Amino acid sequence: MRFNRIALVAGAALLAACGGGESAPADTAVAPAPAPAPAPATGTATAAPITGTTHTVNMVGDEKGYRFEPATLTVAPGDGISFVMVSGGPHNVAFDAATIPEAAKAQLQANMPNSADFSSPMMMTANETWTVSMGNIPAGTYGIICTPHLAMGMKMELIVK
Ligand SMILES: [Cu+2]
Repeated sequence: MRFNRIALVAGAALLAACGGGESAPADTAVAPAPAPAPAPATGTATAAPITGTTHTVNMVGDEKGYRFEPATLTVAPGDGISFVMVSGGPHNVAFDAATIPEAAKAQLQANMPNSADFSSPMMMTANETWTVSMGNIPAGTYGIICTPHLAMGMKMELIVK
């Protein structure tokens, strides 16, 4: 009897899944609870200001290759990072989404001016600067790449701690 009931419920769930409509069967009390609501979507946070030190990262392309200088940077939450276009552009600052904790995504995107999909605008001109705040950003190791020069190894590690 119990087996039959489980089979029935599973069948009903299948029907509901295939139907695509809202016509759930009346006997839904034993159906699995819906998954918890996902974290707030990207873009719901408000930009958090820089409250600490602002660090400089140079973006360089020359006869030695394409690179962020320094390639590893450790900052505190609330610090800022100014990326400066030095040579060999266009460069950008693209956070590797796979390295961003789910809970940090909305805040990081909000802290990135003129940006979408965790990527800064392209910087073409020498001394052009783009600054991001690590305000309200949780500790972690964040991967950053330059989209045009990733194939040439232009990437860095940003450690927030
Ligand atoms: Cu680049």
